[in-house]
Amino acid sequence: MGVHNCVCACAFAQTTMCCVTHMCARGTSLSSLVWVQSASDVLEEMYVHLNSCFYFGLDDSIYAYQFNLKTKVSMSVLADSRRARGLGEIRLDVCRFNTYSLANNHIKALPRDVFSDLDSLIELDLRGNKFECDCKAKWLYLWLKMTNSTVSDVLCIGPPEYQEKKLNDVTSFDYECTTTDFVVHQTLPYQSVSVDTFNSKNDVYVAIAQPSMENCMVLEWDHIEMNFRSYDNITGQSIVGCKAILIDDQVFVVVAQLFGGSHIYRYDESWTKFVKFQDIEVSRISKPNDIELFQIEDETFFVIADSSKAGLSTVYKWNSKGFYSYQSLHEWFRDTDAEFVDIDGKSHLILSSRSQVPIILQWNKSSKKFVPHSDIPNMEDVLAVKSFRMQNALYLSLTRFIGDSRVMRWNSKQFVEIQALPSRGAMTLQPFSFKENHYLALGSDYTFSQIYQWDKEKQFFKKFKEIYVQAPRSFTAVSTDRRDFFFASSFKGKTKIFEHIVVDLSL
Ligand SMILES: [Ca+2]
Repeated sequence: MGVHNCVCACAFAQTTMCCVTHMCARGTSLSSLVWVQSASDVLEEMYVHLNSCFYFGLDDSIYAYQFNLKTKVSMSVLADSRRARGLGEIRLDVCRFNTYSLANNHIKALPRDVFSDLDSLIELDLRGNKFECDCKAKWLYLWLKMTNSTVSDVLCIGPPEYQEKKLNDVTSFDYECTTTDFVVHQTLPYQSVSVDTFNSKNDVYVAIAQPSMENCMVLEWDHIEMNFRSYDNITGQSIVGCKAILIDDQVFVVVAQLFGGSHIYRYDESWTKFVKFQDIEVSRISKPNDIELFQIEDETFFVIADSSKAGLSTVYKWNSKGFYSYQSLHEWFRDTDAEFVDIDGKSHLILSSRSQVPIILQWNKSSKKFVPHSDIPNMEDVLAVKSFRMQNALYLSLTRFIGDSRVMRWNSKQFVEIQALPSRGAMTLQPFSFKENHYLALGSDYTFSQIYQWDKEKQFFKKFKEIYVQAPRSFTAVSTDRRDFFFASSFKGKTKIFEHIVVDLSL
């Protein structure tokens, strides 16, 4: 083992290590570094260039050695670019050094935050390396922006759009380095047809309609166990919907039933459970299919969409003592869904029906009733209508079991189709958003359900993830203070709770 072509005038010899103040280990190998351990007290500079097989910090003994180098002011280390694993092993633990050179090592990537503990770093030489300027280099990009050290230009070898450019010039990290995903968080061992969520006194609840178990199951988010746990049960008969209504800090749940009428329960603080508050006057309701809650001019209403031939969808209004029937909507149409929509500052109800295209009713401010306004043409057999907003634009999703489901956008005069989604066997198409991520969940009775994600640039929903839920009937977004969930009700299997997670690609 000799010293060849050292740039420094160095006195390196295996036997005289303890008296050198400069060390050159140019052209040597890993094992030679271990030898200088005893010299650490006096060593001031170390050059370890152009080694063919050098792991800097491969094992504990070498780390220990590095910590002993307390008096050093300058150091050059070399990482072996030809052995990818070696790069992952680099640990620059020697905080007191102020000059590092990793020059000419064909390094394409460095371990995340490898320089972050080097408080005394003044100069870093990365010349002669070309980096993959992808998300894995985001930490380096950010570090280069904030470090006070002098750092040579960091050049990119990829991705293609950044080849031969500087890492500093990469512009797209901010949005490209995270993605999102849905993972199963909890499985509830029962079937359900609808899920509603509400907040009360800083706690998050869900009300789950379970027809086969004759229950409105109320769950509460458990901050300690980090899951949804049973809170109360409202029993009933063939329950098809449980809709929570909050009025002046009181929590009501409208329980829609196929038999025995529908009822409203109120949370009773002293009983710490839901107790029956009132029956709903349902002389004309025979097959409730949906309950929708809304407010107009500070008054609280809900509408029950009735899907039987003889039934009549009805609006109910809160009169400070209870809810009473306020307006019957159209007859004989077998309504499947109701949606309240604010269009250009005016209140509207959209009703979808088995026997006609969806109709739009508008709130008349003088008569204080809904009056027919328009319809959505050429859209027969719509099972559900949902409205949502993205970037201040108003959209509708229309669910169809046969034929394509649709996404439409309000163009200030009418709703126009922007996308058709193949949806054979779909009973639900649910829009939902978590922060800036907008999704559509399309259920399927025949195959996997699809989650689509809104592509802001291309302005359409692209396929994002398949999930399996048996006979899905509703999807409901539920957010706690820190976490976002997505309940998938199942008419034939278990109810699933997915968590929406953000995945950092720069890790
Ligand atoms: Ca509805």
